[in-house]
Amino acid sequence: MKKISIIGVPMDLGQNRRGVDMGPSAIRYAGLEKRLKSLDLEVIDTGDIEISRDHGQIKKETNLKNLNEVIVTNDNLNNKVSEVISEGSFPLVLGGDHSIAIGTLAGAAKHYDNLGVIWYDAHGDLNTADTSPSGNIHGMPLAVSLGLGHEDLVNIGGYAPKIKPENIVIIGARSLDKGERELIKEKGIKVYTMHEVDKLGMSTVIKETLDYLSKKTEGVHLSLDLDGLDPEDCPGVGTPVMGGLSYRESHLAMEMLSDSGLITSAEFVEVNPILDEKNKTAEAAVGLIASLFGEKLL
Ligand code: B3U
Ligand code: MN
Ligand code: MN
Repeated sequence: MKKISIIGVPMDLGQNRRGVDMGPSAIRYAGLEKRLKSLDLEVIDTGDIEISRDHGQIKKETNLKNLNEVIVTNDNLNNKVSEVISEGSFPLVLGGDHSIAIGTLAGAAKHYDNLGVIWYDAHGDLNTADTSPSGNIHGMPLAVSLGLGHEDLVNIGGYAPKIKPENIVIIGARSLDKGERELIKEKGIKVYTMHEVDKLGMSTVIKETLDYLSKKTEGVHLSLDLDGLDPEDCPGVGTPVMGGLSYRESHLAMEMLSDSGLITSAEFVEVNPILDEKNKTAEAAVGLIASLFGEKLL
């Protein structure tokens, strides 16, 4: 029986709007464990990892906000994710802001020769301290995992880089900063912006994504930022961007990923219950997670 380990990361320090630290609670409250258990899976909720509140040695040479806390928290997460994979379980990480992908990928990537990554997001999260308009680390985790950015972030887990540019697919992008666009071109990263999703349809996008990744990767991590979805469906996120992916097409994406059997770890991030409407975004997350693990309509 497939074993899943839920790991909560109640951290909101990678961005400005408080409340996303309550994301794991909101997703649990929306019935995650019960829904997964009904799918004949062995589900263990490992609880929450420890979040650093250590403002002690602020690194003054940088504009990165809460850098120490983000480093320590991601280091804890790296250890937990790696431990779960070593035990033969599937790590399902609940955020928290998207800076936690640094720790998830650090913990996962060392278990594979080539880890693929599907980055489902309105944003590229490819900024570095030099290109970031905000200093928010949640806009940087994909760059960090490529080995670009502050060295203490890049070296979390004791190795770098975690992933290769040719093993990444970004889906749903519609808000990319200038430096991110340049990096995408320079590294040849595959991106399905909303333009391509509209033109091709989600079914083709996922089919092409799986073709592209399956040939050259051993495992695939899904990093799903709920702001990839349209704010109509998922209002409870810190940086909503109009014109996003619908709940329906996201569902289709999760079902196709489930059928592929290629996904080896996943995280669902940026649920902010303070900004949500009656836990709608957390419920959407639970629906998507259930589909990712094989829930069928009929
Ligand atoms: N690209 C901008 C905005 C942003 C990134 N990720 C989110 N927002 N959620 C930045 O601050 O790096
Ligand atoms: Mn993101
Ligand atoms: Mn985003």
